[in-house]
Amino acid sequence: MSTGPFKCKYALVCESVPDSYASQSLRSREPNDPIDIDLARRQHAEYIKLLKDLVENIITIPCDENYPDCVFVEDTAVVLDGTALICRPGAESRRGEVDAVRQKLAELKLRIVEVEAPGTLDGGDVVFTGKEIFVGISNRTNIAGATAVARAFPDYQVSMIKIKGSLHLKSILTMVDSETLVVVGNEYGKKVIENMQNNCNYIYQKITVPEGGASNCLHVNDNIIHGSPSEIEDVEKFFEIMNKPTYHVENSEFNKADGCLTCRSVLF
Ligand code: CIR
Repeated sequence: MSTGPFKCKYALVCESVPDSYASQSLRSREPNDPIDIDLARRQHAEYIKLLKDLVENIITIPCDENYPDCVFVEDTAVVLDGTALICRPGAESRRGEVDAVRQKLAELKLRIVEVEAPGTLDGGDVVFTGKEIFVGISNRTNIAGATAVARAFPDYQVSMIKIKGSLHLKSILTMVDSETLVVVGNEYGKKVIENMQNNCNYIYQKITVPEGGASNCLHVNDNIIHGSPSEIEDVEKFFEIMNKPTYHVENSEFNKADGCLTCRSVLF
């Protein structure tokens, strides 16, 4: 099977958001804006509802109070071409999240491989373009983690990109089809693009967006899910050129804990 992120049969999500998310999730900014847990749950339910319309099978993992960040499943696994690479998240408090995900993916008879210590890998640092893979070397993902990606997916060239100024590579850049990437237009985005151009085998079209979350989109079976116009000014206009059905979902309560749109699902 060769699905990649663009043609997916499955979306793995966490069934809901634990109470502990509001008080114990990891947050890089001073938490002076409290998380509204009911709103977070409504936003996540809307997200799942939209994925249900676009993807054949939704797989849910249980919501676990012991893991306040468990809604951010993207960081727990990278699934491609029948192989599931189980991550070893950079944040220790998140390491145990992978168990529930591994179990679900094993039930689907995927080939399971693991990131071994001292490697650390957050799935949010892995961008598959359809042709090659980029791995962000970040505060969460180290070189051993990126090397595990290269071993797990030997059919693709894997390039490492040092990132700064954002939690993950995917907070800076995502793909909206196999030819086109969307990147934030600040100094960190420019550095990433420069680095990619030095490493990549292909030339990608580029949509540059202002800071504020628009660079993190989901490309789901030829549909684009981007941030909400209520949170990102004029967000729709950036994607008009793509000529694809577009949808938006609210993300305010996840943004408060550095969560982007992609981080609440694993698509494969
Ligand atoms: C964390 O710091 O790990 C979570 N609060 C946010 C993770 C977001 N993950 C992602 O964008 N892939």
